[in-house]
Amino acid sequence: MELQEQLEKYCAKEINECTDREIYEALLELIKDKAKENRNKNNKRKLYYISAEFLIGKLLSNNLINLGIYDEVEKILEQNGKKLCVIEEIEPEPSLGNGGLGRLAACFLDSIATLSLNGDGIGINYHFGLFKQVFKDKKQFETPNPWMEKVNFLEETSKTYEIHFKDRRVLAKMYDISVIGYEGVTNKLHLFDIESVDEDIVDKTIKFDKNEIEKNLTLFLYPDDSDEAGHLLRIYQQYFMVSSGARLILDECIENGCDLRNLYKYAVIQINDTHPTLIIPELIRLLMEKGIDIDEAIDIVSKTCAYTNHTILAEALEKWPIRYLKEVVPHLVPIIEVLDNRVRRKYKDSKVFIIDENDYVHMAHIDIHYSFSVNGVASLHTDILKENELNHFYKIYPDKFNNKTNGITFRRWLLHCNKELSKYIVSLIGEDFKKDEKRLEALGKYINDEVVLNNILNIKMNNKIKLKKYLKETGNIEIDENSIFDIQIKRLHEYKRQQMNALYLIHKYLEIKSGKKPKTPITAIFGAKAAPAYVIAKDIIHLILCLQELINNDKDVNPYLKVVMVENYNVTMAEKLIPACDISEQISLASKEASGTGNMKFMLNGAITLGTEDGANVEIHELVGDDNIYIFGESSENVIKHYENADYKSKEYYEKDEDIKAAVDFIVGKELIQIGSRENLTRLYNELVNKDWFMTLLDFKSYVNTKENAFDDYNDRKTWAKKMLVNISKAGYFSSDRTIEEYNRDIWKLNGEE
Ligand code: 26V
Repeated sequence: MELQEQLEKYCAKEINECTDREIYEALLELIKDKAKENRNKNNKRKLYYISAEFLIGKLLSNNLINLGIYDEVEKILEQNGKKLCVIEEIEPEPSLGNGGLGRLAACFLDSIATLSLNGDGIGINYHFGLFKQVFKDKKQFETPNPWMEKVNFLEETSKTYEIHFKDRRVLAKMYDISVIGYEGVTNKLHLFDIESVDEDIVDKTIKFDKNEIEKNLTLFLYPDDSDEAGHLLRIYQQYFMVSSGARLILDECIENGCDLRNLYKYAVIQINDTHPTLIIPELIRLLMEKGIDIDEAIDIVSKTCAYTNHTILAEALEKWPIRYLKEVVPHLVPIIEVLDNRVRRKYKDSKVFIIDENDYVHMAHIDIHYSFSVNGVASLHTDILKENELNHFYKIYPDKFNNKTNGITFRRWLLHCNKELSKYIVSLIGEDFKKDEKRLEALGKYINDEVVLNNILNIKMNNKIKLKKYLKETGNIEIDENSIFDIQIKRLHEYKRQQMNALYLIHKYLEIKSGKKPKTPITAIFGAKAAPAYVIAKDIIHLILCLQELINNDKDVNPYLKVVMVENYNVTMAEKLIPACDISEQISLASKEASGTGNMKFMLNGAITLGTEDGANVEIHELVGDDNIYIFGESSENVIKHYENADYKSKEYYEKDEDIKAAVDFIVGKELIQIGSRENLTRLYNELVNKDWFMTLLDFKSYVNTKENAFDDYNDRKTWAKKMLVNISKAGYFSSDRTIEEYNRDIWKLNGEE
């Protein structure tokens, strides 16, 4: 049947008589049916990617692209007076993740299916994704973010498991979302849920009674865990996910005729950070229930599981008081104790114990001892794990450690979000790069081709105009497409140093006020959510929103400088901002950003990185060379030394440099205090002067100088276009297809070999 007829069948009337929503729902059903045609059964071994987060973003247009019918659908709709890009807006975004870690999981699923590998995701069907961010009085407030409309991408299955906690049982039910590969196969994202969830217990903010587990177990992504009830709920969620997942894996193993003693020949489980770590003791427990003794069970599970570390930040490494585990999952505690005892018998160094002297269970330690692979997410990150953070473990297990530099799916982050650029690339070098991204390097031959360089600049300009229109229509925000779009979008965290960018804006404001005007106007764009209980992060948002008001309303300054902080930054917003960006801010304190993946998305879309030698920036730098990136700041080695010696004193930097002092003082100066909150601004000022744990003032001067160089260079449009082209042509390395091929080659071995 022709596509038009198929679509009409789902519409049940003429397309031109349908509302946009009816078409949206028809397309959704059409996609779901088409996805059924290509279920994967390849490969000897199967991968289970288990993760508490899958930040999948909207699915409609990506699925149409991956099914190869986007253009045709767009044409059919156009012939009927409808616009696909308008219909795309109807879909609510499933924000089932916090940031990089969850988005990475989503990119990986896309690549696994595209490469026709047999691999499903396992996670939780949160009813409310990451909170919706609302600005009021220049402050962040959180409201619930529902995404499951009546018609959605979830498919109900008949799989259910009874999950036992200490004092209650719940029935886990499996829902699936099809993961459609680009010219590949269809895999599944299995999301577990319970029927008794009660969305009505949430008030207008995101508060709810955390003790009513039957009503709230899958209600929220990472509930605010600043109190004990929050921590317990998190353990309930984690165990719910891993117990359901473990039983699914064992069921599928048995269905495929495999003896559970050979589990590792049939399955490999990639543990995405420590949130799913309890799957290790849970699988051991389930195997023991089947009559396998504990030694053998531990051996089998250790050969099946592999662990990915995504951060070295101490506060982000999970450890639970053992009494919490006793309260929620007492049946796992004896197993965890056995795991700990085995470690203690073998090793004397208490740093590698699982249960510490304060009776905290270190989740990452379970993973490292009882998995066969431990990987970091960028070359520098893995080196730091080996040499510093996890050095005690590296000495014991040198062969387990390996690096897998992150990647992004080019289907979403180029073909979908930047159609004009991707079509232009096709016209230059053909279609091959879509499945073999290394081929982007072929663009290098156009480096002296003026027509190509001009076209690349024109495409960037068109994307900037598109963004300008979008911001005007949706937020009544005015920006000038002829200004430099300088963008920092990521979670708000002190280590990512949005506060350094804010200090730069103050510095620039003061310069302009004193008569020193930039040659080309600058538009500084931010997007960031702060964790609801993260006080200083919220103060930084407040500062940026105050600067936005001050600067944008100052007639002396606003022709040269504008500040925009978009509300509720999410995947959908990223897709609009990234193609329009000139300068990509990747300014974390060296050694703190494990990889970053936004940096890769910007590069692919022709933005130039302004960044520190941190995470994957290091690899971007190596690929594009000194001339095509702006690097500044202290090296990770020196930063690590500062921490070891405890010799960084922000006050010294504040006192000895006039520019730094002026910028920092401005935070509590009369201009800002007049429009902002004295309490918030003073707290932030004190933090910077007296603590500054992430060394903002240390790098401030080199940041300012390097940023000025970048802004100067921007004016030489031809040279700038060359930098853009080099960045695009070298971005192939950061395709998640490459990352997944490496995971498969070194860890998963889905085509056999033990
Ligand atoms: C979590 C938390 C939670 C408690 C408060 C402080 C804090 C700080 C950081 C985190 C990060 C958790 C793990 C994570 O999302 N890591 C990110 O993983 C990305 C994918 O590998 C990587 O690109 C980012 O650099 C890394 O931060």
